[in-house]
Amino acid sequence: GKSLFDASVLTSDVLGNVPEGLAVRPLHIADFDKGYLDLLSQLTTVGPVTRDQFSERFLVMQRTQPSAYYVVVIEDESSQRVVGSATLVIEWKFIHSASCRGRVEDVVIDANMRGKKLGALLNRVLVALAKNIGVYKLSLECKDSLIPFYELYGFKKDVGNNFLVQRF
Ligand code: 16G
Repeated sequence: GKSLFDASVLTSDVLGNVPEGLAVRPLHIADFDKGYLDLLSQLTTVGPVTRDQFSERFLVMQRTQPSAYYVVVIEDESSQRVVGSATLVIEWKFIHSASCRGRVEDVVIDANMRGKKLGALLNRVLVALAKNIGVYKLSLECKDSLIPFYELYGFKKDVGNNFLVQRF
């Protein structure tokens, strides 16, 4: 199949209430033609990623075992465009009894679809999925202005534990 991960992990419990006309599903290799990269470019720089580069990266993510990349997208069924996306990355560990850590990455909702609580929907889905997988912690990075939003889904600042970065 050309789904990034097994869609059966998106049980009705994980999905919750999905509004009429929208589909919440794993990223599909054909989403290159449904505006997936345009959507991501509303979050940060994507650059000129060709179809071949997209497919190659998709396949790398797809073959991780156990799965490490859960890119969950929202498709608007009328326009057949991808209008939302959020990624749960699983980092498999030796620590915590060979547990795993989850990271919420690349959360983006199309500008025309904002204010419909789709970001909330994706957050609930990823948190439920992460719990089912069994992560011992789940983290994300965000702008100051988005802290109150993410607090709604159980995240809080990890006081005394800083996020450091170097960029290349
Ligand atoms: C935000 C995103 C992160 C994304 C980064 C891209 C969330 C919760 N956080 O921090 O996942 O990768 O922006 O920005 O979606 P950058 O291009 O400056 O790294």
